Amino acid sequence: ENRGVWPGVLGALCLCAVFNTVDSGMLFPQESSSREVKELNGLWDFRADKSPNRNQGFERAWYKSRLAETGPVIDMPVPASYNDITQDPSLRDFTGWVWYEREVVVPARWVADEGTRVVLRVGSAHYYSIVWVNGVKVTEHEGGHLPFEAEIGSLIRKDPTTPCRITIAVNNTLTLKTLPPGTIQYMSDRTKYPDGFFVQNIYFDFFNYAGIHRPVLLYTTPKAYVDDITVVTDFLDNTGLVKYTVSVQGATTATLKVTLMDKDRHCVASSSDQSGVLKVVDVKLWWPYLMHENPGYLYSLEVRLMAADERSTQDVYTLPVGIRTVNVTSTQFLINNKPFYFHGVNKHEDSDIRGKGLDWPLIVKDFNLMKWLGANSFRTSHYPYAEEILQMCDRHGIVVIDECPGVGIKDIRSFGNASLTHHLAVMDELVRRDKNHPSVVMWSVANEPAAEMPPAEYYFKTLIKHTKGLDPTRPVTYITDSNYARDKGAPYVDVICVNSYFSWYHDPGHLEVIPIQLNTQFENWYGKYHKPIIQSEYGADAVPGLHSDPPMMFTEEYQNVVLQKYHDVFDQKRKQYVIGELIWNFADFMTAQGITRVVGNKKGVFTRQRQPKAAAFILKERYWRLANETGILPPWTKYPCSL
Ligand code: GCB
Repeated sequence: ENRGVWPGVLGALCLCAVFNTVDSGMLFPQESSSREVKELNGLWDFRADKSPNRNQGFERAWYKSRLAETGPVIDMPVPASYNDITQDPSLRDFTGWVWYEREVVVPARWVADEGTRVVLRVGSAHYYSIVWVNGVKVTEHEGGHLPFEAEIGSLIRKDPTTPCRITIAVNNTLTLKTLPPGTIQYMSDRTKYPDGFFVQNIYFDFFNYAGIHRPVLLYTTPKAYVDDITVVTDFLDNTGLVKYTVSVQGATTATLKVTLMDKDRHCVASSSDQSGVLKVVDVKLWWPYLMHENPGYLYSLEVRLMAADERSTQDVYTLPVGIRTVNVTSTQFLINNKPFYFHGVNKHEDSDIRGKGLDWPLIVKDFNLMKWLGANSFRTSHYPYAEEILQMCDRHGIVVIDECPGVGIKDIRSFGNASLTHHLAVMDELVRRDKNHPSVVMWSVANEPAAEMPPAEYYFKTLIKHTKGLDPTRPVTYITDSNYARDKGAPYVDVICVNSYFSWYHDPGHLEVIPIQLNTQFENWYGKYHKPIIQSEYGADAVPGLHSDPPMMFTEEYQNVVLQKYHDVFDQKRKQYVIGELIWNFADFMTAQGITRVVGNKKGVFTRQRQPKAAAFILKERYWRLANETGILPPWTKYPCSL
């Protein structure tokens, strides 16, 4: 049975829609002398379509009039997940279409000036979105963690006297072909379930938060504009090399001025070519946090476009540029030709009330906690994080493994052509968005897929090859939990990333198995593939405040011992081929309800409210010790005084 939730109208829309095509750039919107930004964050009108087939909004064309005229609406903050905002369990656990609407006052100047492009941008909305302006559809987008936009200038100029009404319908339904995949299961036994009862099954361990998760905004550019910039950096002795390409839209002939400036805004190199190599003498390289006394050094690449045919208007866009290289050998991960050891965390975009909504206080707090911990890196488990977070990483020198939403690919039907095509398109979008961040040093194309299944080999070979084609400068991995002997995709990755939970999911309560099992794990993977290995997840749940000695599962003491036993083995293997350790998890996070989860996953070393458990102090001591051994501590923190 397959009715509702993905209503017929969406099927029809999908047929004619061309989504996820990467034919233009996706530069982060920024203000400049030629560009204005208007944020549309705040309260929007909101209505969940609770009709049995979730299709009433389309049948009655809710986008055609004000949402409040179609029925009752409530206040909904943007950005935020809608799930935890009200007291209504049916909204927390809702599956299907929800509708957002907001009226915007567009500056008269934007409307009057035909030479201004007005672009509506959504940072991300989970999972499938359709956008209308004044009742006219302007775009749709599949995928919950990447931005999309539409040029709406001509629409708002149609009738300058009416306010600009933006309607966004968002559907969080996951199917076998979405990323992440899921299934909708109807329960038809009327002796057990009410009429129309269905569940959304998922194969991943975090709450399927939904809604408009990142900022919505309007921004302008001149008609002739800088559409995209790509930089690739290198260096030779003291000379930095910035290879760049600028793509221009809206002008047939254009003059460019490209200027690279240092932190003090002094010009260090310039050019008037659309692509080329800028040479930087006495280069200041971009270094990770705790690897150099001046980490995260950024130059600015100012691109100035003068279109000959456009009343001499200019467009100006400035891209932060970190000059660094990344290389992988059979035993090392090299940043600027120096061995880099990942001592970091896995995170989630997750917090009380806002769910996965972008929240500045939380972002800054998390960076302060990571630095306190002595973490030099994190992995964006299990989806791309907000660009605002990556920009922080660039500035602070926090190294990122950038993961796409390929989590929970467990069903053989999710290895089919439609799934693969979509997965490739998501990688296109991810690389397009994140290619210029110096902090991003590796792409992760999936987490714990069923890599032993026969179709996995073709799937991952294609996916990894495609990703390397998009970006030949960064290594590619996927995160494995399967048996080294049966893993079909491992031959194609550059770095082996392994998750394991010895004495937790296997041999629960038996801490004494960790040394032998972890040693075997490493020897097997390295013995077979001769590639460097990252322990990409390990950990144990601890309910904060729960204690026992001798340690028992779910206590803070047990979590401590799991960490220490893993660390002992890491200390042997990091002298050989283990190049990193990422704790699962930075903080506790919400999951679906189930018998193994006590109001969410409790493997955080911080609580969901970002207070330390005992394990945070173990990790802190270790990470600062590692930093002291392998890197250069910033002058303001002299080990071990910071402990
Ligand atoms: C894993 C998954 C992660 C889970 C974690 C756990 O292997 O990658 O999403 O949350 O284990 O705690 O079970």
